[in-house]
Amino acid sequence: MTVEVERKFVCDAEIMWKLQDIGAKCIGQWQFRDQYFDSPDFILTLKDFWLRCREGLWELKCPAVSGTTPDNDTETLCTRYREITSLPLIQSEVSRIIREHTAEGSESNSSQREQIDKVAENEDTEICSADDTKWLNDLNLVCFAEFKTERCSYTLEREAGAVRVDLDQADFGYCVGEIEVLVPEGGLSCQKKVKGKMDVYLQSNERNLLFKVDRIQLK
Ligand code: V4E
Repeated sequence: MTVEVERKFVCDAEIMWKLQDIGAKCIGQWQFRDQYFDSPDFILTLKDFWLRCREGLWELKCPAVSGTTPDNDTETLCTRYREITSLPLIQSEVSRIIREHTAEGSESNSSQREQIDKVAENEDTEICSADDTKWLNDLNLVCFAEFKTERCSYTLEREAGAVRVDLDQADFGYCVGEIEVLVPEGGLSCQKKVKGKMDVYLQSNERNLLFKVDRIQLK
């Protein structure tokens, strides 16, 4: 049985030549700006949910298996997230997470709860626009990370199917590669885990938040 996995790797200066040498074809090069949003007390991030707007397109990455400890190297080194790209679904999911958090704790007041309920109620009836920022205000979501990335994408034809490789250079000086492959279950060997762009961004800009995220992901 095979599974689709994404794995990050460190890029060196030779990587483009190495890819060409093994027959990879460049399928595009582009630049995009990412903005990550959360409540001021990082309700989403601390539950491993990542709300992003990339050039007007919204995406919510949700932990595929939440609250479990990785039990092998593949689990530890490769990331698997459920990705939601429909704005109404994102709004509904985010308001649910915040509502649940609010119900668990006592950090919100009744007017905040009313606002959240309003967003949840409207999700089926309102046509949502990507430019509309009212829902962000209603849910008290603010941008906490913003950076640009230059991406080169490659494909590599292999007997088992196409492999996609993305080489990313972020504007804060970090380069990282990502490979998406189909592998036999448990078929990756253990090597060093490579940091994502957000890990490195948070390291410089939100050290306390990164510390809390790491603690949660180790649980
Ligand atoms: C899941 C996640 C984040 C969202 C961004 O994920 P990432 O794959 O790093 O970014 P990118 O630009 O390659 O997204 P794509 O273009 O594939 O949609 S930010 C942090 N996480 C959690 C996380 C983590 N803490 N560490 C690693 C190695 N991966 C993911």
